[in-house]
Amino acid sequence: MTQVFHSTCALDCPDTCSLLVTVENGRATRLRGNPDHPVTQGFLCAKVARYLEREYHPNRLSTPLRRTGPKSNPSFEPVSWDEALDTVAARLAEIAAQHGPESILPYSYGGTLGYLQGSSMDRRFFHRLGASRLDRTICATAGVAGLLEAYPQRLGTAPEDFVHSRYILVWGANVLSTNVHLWPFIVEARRRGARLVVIDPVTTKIASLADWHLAPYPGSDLALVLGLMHVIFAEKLEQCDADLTSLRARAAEYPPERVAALTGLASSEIVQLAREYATTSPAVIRTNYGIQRSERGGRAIRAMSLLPALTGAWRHTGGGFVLTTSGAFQLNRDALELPELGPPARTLNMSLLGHDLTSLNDPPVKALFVYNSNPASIAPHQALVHQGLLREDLFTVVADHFLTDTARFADFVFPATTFLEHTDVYFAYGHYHLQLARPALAPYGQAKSNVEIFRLLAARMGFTEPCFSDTDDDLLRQALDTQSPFLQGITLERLEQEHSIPLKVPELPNSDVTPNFDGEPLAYEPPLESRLGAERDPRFPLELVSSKSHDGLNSSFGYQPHVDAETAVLEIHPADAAARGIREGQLVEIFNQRGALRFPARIGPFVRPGVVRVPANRWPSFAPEKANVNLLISDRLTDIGAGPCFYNCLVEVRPCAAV
Ligand SMILES: Nc1nc2c(c(=O)[nH]1)N[C@H]1C(S)=C(S)[C@@H](COP(=O)(O)OP(=O)(O)OC[C@H]3O[C@@H](n4cnc5c(=O)[nH]c(N)nc54)[C@H](O)[C@@H]3O)O[C@H]1N2
Ligand SMILES: Nc1nc2c(c(=O)[nH]1)N[C@H]1C(S)=C(S)[C@@H](COP(=O)(O)OP(=O)(O)OC[C@H]3O[C@@H](n4cnc5c(=O)[nH]c(N)nc54)[C@H](O)[C@@H]3O)O[C@H]1N2
Ligand code: SF4
Ligand SMILES: [Mo]
Repeated sequence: MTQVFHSTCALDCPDTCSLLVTVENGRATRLRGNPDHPVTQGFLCAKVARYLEREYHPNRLSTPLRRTGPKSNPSFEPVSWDEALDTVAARLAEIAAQHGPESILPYSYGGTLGYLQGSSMDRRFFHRLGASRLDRTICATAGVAGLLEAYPQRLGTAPEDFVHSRYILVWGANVLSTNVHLWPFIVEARRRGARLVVIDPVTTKIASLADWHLAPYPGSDLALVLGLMHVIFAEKLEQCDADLTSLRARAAEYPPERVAALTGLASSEIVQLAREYATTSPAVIRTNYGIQRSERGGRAIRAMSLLPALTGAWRHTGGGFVLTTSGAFQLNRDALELPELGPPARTLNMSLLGHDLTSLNDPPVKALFVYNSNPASIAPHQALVHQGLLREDLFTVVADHFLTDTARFADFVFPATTFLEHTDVYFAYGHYHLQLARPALAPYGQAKSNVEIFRLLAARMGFTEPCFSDTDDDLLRQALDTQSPFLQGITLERLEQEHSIPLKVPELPNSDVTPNFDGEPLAYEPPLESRLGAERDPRFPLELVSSKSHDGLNSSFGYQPHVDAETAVLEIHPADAAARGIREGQLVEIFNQRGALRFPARIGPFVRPGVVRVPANRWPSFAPEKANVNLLISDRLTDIGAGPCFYNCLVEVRPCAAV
């Protein structure tokens, strides 16, 4: 029997694609983009076009596992769910009784963008337990904090509106790899005469297809924004009635020559960019999360977001700014998560996991429960993270699809369902469509959904509150029970019928968008001091950007050989390679005070001079050093939002001696 199911791609990607899954006799045989969805438009990225390989991969976890042997050299044996759940519940209860419940730390992030599997029964469970709470900062909090300093909510120009743009500034966004469903709208805008400008220290695929590519130093965007504002004010190109006294004074300190020195761009380029941007209408800025992964990143996003208000670009359809659209998805999170179920508890920052696991005393972390994330691969200051995960006295449970690097440190591993196998409702951070997906497939082997895992654990912990018996449909209805004007008229019944429903987002952009132009002063100091702060060190003259890989998605596809190959390479500019005597394909060592890794060099104008790139995130266990690029990354935090500074990292590179 052949059936076609609607589904939704749950991966941590702005596009949240609508999918059609062909299932023959219980087995999925085809996965494609829904041709009727206005953003998906019938195509998928290269990663998910091959997702069925992942779904049925022979290494997929099919039973619960228990570790045998030491964490430094683990092996695993299958156990029954009953035995695994009983033991885990008993251990968690014991640890809570002995050290206090705050010694238990949940750790999760964007393995799925579904509300149910990402933030419902799991949160209830840990809240009721009184476990430490997790500040989920690993990706976006710096940029969001910057945006919210300027605007009341996280909204931005819709992808469908890009066709109306005449000037598209893709600024720190790797669109063709990380947000490919925006591309058709850009193509259409260009067909209608739009100019595409890319600002990125890396020559991304979209940079190489742009009308103009500017490659500043990483972390210099705040200076660039101030330089653009300087020119806009000097040439009286602003179209804004607000009181701009303090912004004007700040921008006056950043003439193009100064900004040229700070950014590595020519002053003529800064002047030209300001003129083009301010005088071409409609103009839109697409940024993503790249810029805010650096020491001045939050404030850089804040400053950038003011530009369309300064020039009046918000007033035009096809103009404006977008970092994220996620603020429109105001589902009833409190009802899903029930934060008041348990006592107040301390909050630990996920970006400081290494520190959390190795330095806390009051109480120390004694149990770690990881799901929807792979911190042994993706968290900064990897040596410290691995040191913490290696602690034999740390009771670790991991729920995942594969035996990831994190799972290899676990005492118990639970096999989890994929988005093709469970129910969920999805937000998006790159468009305004709410989607529901029902299972297209039965669970793989004995896999269980996160919701089910925490339901079963709650019962074993003796949590008798009715909320722990809620069905998936109860949770869906609770999530949709919201007064938000964006969600009016969206019911479970409608979602069941339509699968994807556009939110009622007010016309964006519109002239009512007036940001807070004042706020914190937009301080900016000379480039090395400010971008690299305490990191400044003459031994490490190159800046490392470990941005997203094309075929990977964080670490989720890292077991695939072609993804491993893509993430095991160092890109370096010909001038920097020549200065170090490095030849194409040669094995080189990239190092700093935190560690050293070896990769073959790929020489070319893939990066600007002074910058090297290693795409994120290889599986550490596949590397000879048993570590990936996060070995080199510090655990310093961003200016605002307490996020990681993944893209602020000083290194040196040298050829490895021939063997
Ligand atoms: N193929 C693929 N898609 C993905 C992911 C993936 O791993 N692979 N990850 C998903 C996730 S979790 C996220 S958060 C999104 C992120 O999506 P993006 O934000 O688009 O991706 P990033 O690689 O983080 O950064 C975007 C660009 O910013 C540039 N950049 C870095 N530092 C600076 C800077 O200081 N200034 C400027 N101007 N540019 C800078 C990088 O070179 C990069 O090209 O992508 C999602 N989609
Ligand atoms: N150097 C460097 N480091 C980075 C980044 C970078 O660009 N450079 N990017 C950072 C960013 S932006 C992010 S968002 C983080 C991402 O870090 P993570 O959120 O850890 O993302 P992934 O590594 O893809 O791991 C997600 C895991 O969730 C699992 N999973 C998926 N669905 C489910 C499910 O339904 N149930 C369960 N139990 N598991 C599931 C997947 O199999 C996968 O192993 O990495 C950060 N780290
Ligand atoms: S583009 Fe993004 S949402 Fe669409 S299929 Fe690929 S990973 Fe999933
Ligand atoms: Mo992310």
